[in-house]
Amino acid sequence: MSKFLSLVLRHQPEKIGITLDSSGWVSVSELLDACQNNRLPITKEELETIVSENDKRRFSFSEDRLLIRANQGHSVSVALEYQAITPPDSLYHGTIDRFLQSISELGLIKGKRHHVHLSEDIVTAEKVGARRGKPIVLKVHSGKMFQDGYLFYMAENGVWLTDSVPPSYLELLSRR
Ligand code: HQG
Repeated sequence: MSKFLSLVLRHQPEKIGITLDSSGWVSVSELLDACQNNRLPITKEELETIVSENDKRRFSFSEDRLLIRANQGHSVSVALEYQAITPPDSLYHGTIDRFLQSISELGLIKGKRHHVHLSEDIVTAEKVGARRGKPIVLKVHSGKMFQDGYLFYMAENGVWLTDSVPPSYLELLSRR
């Protein structure tokens, strides 16, 4: 269900006929009705459980709990109004061997997402990489990037975001 909500709240709201506002929000009742009408009934209580217990904290309710949105990871156009903040000296990016040649030439690029996603620790980056195969972890010299004028943001779930990471700020950690 969390995967399905990711699909409609980040990528294809039209699949169940909902519309996200410019900040990615949709009314909870509209979402529940749309799920019902698309033969994926979900109760308000189930939705609340997904929002509070999802291990990656993918979704948030608005303060009045009338709206819901994905915290990050969109491919549809939304403005999440992230505040730029100072990153730690190092962040990490999990990927796989097959992408390394291209990454060494182009750096990390955001592709379809709005940002490059970075993790605060190596274990998390390994998990991100392992979604695709044997994980490879790259260290990102984020403190240096910040000094050089690159902006960093943190999504509500602790994922670090930036626009791109040029190859000169990347270091391949020894394969584990
Ligand atoms: C790779 C999950 C070739 C990059 C996770 C990655 C994360 C390049 C893939 C979140 C490249 C993009 C994001 C280049 C980057 N050449 N490949 N120049 N630059 N890549 O899924 O970081 O389940 O868009 O290494 O936990 O893997 O969605 O990004 O392999 O937090 O909540 O291109 O997604 O969370 O893949 O994952 P993605 P990601 P959720």
